[in-house]
Amino acid sequence: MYAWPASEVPALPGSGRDLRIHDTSTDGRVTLEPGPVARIYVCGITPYDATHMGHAATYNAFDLVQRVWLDTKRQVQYVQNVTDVDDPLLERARRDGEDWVGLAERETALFREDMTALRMLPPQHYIGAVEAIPGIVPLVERLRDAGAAYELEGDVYFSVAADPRFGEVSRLDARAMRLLSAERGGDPDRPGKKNPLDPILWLAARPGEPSWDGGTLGRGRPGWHIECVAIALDHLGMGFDVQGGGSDLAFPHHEMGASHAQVLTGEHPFARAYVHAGMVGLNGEKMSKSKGNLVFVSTLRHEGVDPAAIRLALLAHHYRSDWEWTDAVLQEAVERLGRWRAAVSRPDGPPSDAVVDEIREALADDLDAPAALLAVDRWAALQESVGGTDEGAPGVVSRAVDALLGVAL
Ligand code: 5CA
Ligand code: ZN
Repeated sequence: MYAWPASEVPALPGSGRDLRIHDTSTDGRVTLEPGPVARIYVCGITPYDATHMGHAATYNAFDLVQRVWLDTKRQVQYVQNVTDVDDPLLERARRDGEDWVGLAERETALFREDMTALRMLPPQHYIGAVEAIPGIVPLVERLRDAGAAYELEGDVYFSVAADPRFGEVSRLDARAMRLLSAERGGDPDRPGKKNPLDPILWLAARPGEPSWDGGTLGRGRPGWHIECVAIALDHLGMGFDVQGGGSDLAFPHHEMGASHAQVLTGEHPFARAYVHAGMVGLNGEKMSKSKGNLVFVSTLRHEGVDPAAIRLALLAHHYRSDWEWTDAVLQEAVERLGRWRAAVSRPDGPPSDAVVDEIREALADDLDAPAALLAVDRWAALQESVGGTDEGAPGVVSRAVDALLGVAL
């Protein structure tokens, strides 16, 4: 699949710091020291509805990771998937009497537009589940041949018992795992499974559902976790720097993915850090396509809201916290954007060195975007109250806000 156009990332004087980021698997901070090419996999959308603020907030977090790396003069190899065949997508298409392919294409196109408008850097590899199937089938066959997978009425399941490290990503107890498995696409109550948590690798063809040639597996379609593993191993390999997604992906998705990959390769880790963004809610509940309590990026754009203000609204919240989208959040962002634009619209101003340094320091400190915004607020307030004589300082601040925060002033 093609991704979306890249916005330019202005070069800044000096260099940024290495990122210290919270890793779910150790429940602590790790300092990431990637090689010259930093590698990141971010789980993409299941395209059955438009991009909501929760999605946007999660992709914003991982966009910041890349901006910090670019500022340390590294290159970034970024891979993202699109789950363009899965139960929720097929269910929505059936409900609406729509062709599932058309639905997926339309929502993916809208996602690309939203990402472009929000200045999110595009992945180098943007891969759909459907196009990944030829790479997924041999992995499932290998797991089966190694005794790490078993058949149940034509479906193929991964055996979590095959991975001695199973549980190390989310570090949840068996009870919590079972509850989350039922909530998030698993089928712990299906009779005949070796372990209720075992996830599906290959689903045998069902009447009225799309299916593909699965070699020795028979016709069918892939499970969700193996999709991301196949794509990540193909384009990044083991031991990549960051696996990213919202906190609802820690279990089962990232746990299972790590297990699949570790059993397949005999290597550890799948990712050096598992990074999870908090959940954005609306009216007291997690914003979700299944609940339908959504504020869409595209709706706000069509109402004329500046995408830079939407981005500032996301940045005003620490990526790890759960927070609520409200009109006031957006209003504050609109006002902040106005103040910042006024402050950078003069040829000179207060010195820019300190503010660039503060943004860098804040982001390197577990992506503390709210602290970065406060640093720019202080500079803008100084500009407004007493001004300054540093020629070109507003330009430097403007480029730093663009390069490090993805906001074009
Ligand atoms: N296709 C899979 C990942 S392989 C998937 O989870 N798709 S999704 O469309 O449901 O979600 C896309 C991303 O947005 C995931 O990282 C998910 O954790 C995140 N996300 C979903 N809802 C919210 C929310 N309310 N707040 C923050 N992030 C969210
Ligand atoms: Zn994924």
